Amino acid sequence: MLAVVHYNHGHPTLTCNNGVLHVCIPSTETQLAEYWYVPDQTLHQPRQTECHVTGNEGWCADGENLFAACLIPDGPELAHASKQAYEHLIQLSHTLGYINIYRIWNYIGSINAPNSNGLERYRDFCLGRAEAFETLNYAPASLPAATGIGLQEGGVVVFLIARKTPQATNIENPLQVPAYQYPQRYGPKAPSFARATAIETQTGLYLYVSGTASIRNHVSLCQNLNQQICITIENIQTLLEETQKKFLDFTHVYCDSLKIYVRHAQDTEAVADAFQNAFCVKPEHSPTLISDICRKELSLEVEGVFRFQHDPIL
Ligand code: 3EB
Repeated sequence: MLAVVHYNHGHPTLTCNNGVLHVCIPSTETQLAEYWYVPDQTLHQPRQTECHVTGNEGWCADGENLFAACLIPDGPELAHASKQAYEHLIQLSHTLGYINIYRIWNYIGSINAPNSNGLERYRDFCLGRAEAFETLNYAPASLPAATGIGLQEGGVVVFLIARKTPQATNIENPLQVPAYQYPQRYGPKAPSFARATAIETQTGLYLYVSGTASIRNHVSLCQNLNQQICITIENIQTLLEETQKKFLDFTHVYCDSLKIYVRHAQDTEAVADAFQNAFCVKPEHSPTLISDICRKELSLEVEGVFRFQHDPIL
């Protein structure tokens, strides 16, 4: 195990404990802990880990897999601090040799509120993130999968997972414009992420699905909750189909976990039931967080990890 992410009361923190990185993310609604095992973990070969925290940055690695995190303090504007933190975290991953960053999470305080210039804080964050990836010469088609979601208060908490090998395969959704090509009306710089990334390890092909919402082309569809649920499920199913087209010999797909974000607490049960049924995943592997979503009109977003196998699991 590389890391535990705790969602609970208090300020964001990073600590090392017995070779494991602990990330605390403030949340008022739940007491949730996520255990970050590596995707090629086998019961018989637990690997030795190395863990370090320096200031607002921390990481834990096992020689093949890296989990790295940083805390970006709050301020009147987010772009500059986000750009610097992103550049630093990505440089760190590269320096340590974990050059294939395949999944990033971004938890942004007061995501829909304006910054000191009137720009929405999500768009402000996107600006800094995009500039960091540009500075580091990332091709848009090679960006990692991501989540960008709200926190009640504070700055930004970022964490990522990376590997030495192999390079991830990016999967886009033909029903949606790639996020990095969204038109300018959604902000000065488009969001820097892939719809999903796939990595093949000894234990299967893992698909990391980005935060997915009720968006077609680049337009939000938000007539009612049920429409948002249906469109979001279709978007995720389309990503699973696209993956199977690229990896024809992986015929069986299982949902390892989902993470469900709902804006309004009263929608939790309906949304959780729909996604748990659609993807055959147990409630203990599909927690719900009450969070603001990066578009004001959307009330839910869902991310997940899917495993593709050659043979059915009995
Ligand atoms: C969307 O599709 C919904 O900015 O990192 C989903 C996943 C969304 C990641 C991000 C934003 C992000 O545009 C929002």
